[in-house]
Amino acid sequence: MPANLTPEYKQAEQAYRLARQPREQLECLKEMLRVIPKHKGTERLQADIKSRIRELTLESAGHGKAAHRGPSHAVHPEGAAQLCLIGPPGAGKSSLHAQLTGSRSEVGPYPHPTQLPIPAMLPFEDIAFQLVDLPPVSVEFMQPGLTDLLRVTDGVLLVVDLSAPDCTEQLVLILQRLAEARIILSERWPGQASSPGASEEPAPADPFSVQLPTLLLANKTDLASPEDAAVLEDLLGVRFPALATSATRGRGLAAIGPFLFSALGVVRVYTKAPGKPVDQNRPFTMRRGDTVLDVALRVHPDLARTFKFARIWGSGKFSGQQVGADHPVADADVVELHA
Ligand SMILES: Nc1nc2c(ncn2[C@@H]2O[C@H](COP(=O)(O)OP(=O)(O)OP(=O)(O)O)[C@@H](O)[C@H]2O)c(=O)[nH]1
Ligand SMILES: [Mg+2]
Repeated sequence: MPANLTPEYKQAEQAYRLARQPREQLECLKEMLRVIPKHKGTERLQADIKSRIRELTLESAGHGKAAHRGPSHAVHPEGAAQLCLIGPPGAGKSSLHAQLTGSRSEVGPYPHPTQLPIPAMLPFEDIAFQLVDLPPVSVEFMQPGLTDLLRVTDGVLLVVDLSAPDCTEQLVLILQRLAEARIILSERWPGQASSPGASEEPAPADPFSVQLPTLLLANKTDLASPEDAAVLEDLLGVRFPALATSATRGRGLAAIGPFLFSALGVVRVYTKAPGKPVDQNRPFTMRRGDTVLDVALRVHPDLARTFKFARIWGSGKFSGQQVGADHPVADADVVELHA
């Protein structure tokens, strides 16, 4: 039976998708429940909303899932974006993490799997991405706390061992496992134009599922034989953008930072106070499509409230051009905010 959701409901659902804090999410869920059309076609969705409300209420009261999950999996995001390394046991996640970030993430011959998320920074030019090394995901087991972390992350580096004969099957099983937890790994990255002829992305029907942009890392290419090249082709056909890597030889690693920068649509904005020199050291990392007002909001909420105009060097028509709140920023712009 069709759900026939009303614009009012869709608006409430959109607010929920944007909410990041549990309290805010809870308010949004209650609103969704209040306005959802009550008929047979929405019964499943009503039940989902109620159970999410129950979960959040229990969690905010200090018990619920989080309490019997042992150590928290929450990782405070830092840098231009947070990316999680996901893959089967022994694929080389920790080795790649150590090579890319200089972390001492425990690398061990199987069976010494990573136990807890380990964040560290991957530098790229004058910014950095946060890479989170994670425990493995396998057919037998995925730590339940992982899904909470994945729900709020910006993207995934999906690592597979190209030399493993069953690497394609492993990949399929991991995707299934995550989909059961309503985490959908997607080939779409926010900064990339969709391929020509591709239809507009339909809004996911399930408000409790998340879509994470995913880069496939086909690792251990140093062990792979020529026949494995065919497997790589196969993997590439899995639809994700992909890079061939070797953590031990360092192969393919230099391409990861540039890929993330471009695929996430990162835009660096350098701010200056009126009459002062530009702060060249610490760009604000925005996203393509963000405006001067978004920059003001990032610098300080008060500045966004009292914002009058900005001067901009870079994407403006001429240097120091005066622009309004909705002027979109471009990479390497210098922005002087006036309030
Ligand atoms: N030859 C080769 N060996 C690699 C490569 N990457 C990782 N390894 C080896 O594979 C084994 C497992 O590597 P880890 O980095 O611990 O793998 P992991 O994905 O973090 O493993 P879990 O934490 O158990 O999921 C180690 O012996 C690594 O030295 C690679 O590119 N080439
Ligand atoms: Mg590991």
